[in-house]
Amino acid sequence: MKFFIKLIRNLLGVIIATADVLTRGTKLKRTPEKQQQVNAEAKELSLYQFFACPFCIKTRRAMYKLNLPIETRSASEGSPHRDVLLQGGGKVKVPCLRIEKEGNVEWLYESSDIIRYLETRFA
Ligand SMILES: N[C@@H](CCC(=O)N[C@@H](CS)C(=O)NCC(=O)O)C(=O)O
Repeated sequence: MKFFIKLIRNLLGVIIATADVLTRGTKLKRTPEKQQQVNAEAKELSLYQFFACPFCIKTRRAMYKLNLPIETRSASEGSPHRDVLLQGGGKVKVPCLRIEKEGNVEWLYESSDIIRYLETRFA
C-alpha cells in the first residue's frame, strides 16, 4: 500500500513537472551586466530538492521566472546530498535553499519562504 501511494505521488509529480516545463513562459530579462552579477550571486545558492515534489516544482518555477541559475541537488534516498542536507539543515525536507554568504551558511526551508527570499533579493 505504501509503495502504491509513493508510486501515485511520483507519477503525479512527473505530470506536474512536465506541465510546469510546458507552461513556464518567459524568464526575467536583465542587462548583460546585471545578469552576470546575478549569476555570480546565484553561485552561492543551491536548492536541495526532489524532482517530482510539487513544492520543489513551485520553487524551481520561481527560479526559472526570475532567471536564476541556481544549482539543484537531489536529496533522494541514496544521494550524498541527502546526508549533507540532514547534517547542515537538520532535517530531510525539501525544498531547502542553502545560502552561503561571507563564509556563513544558512538553510532555508519552506517553498513560500524560499520564493519570497528570491523575489526580494532578485526581482
Ligand atoms: N510546507 C513545505 C512542504 C514540503 C514537503 O512536504 N516536502 C516533502 C516532499 S513533497 C518532504 O520533504 N518530505 C520528506 C520526505 O519525503 O522525506 C513547503 O512548502 O516547502
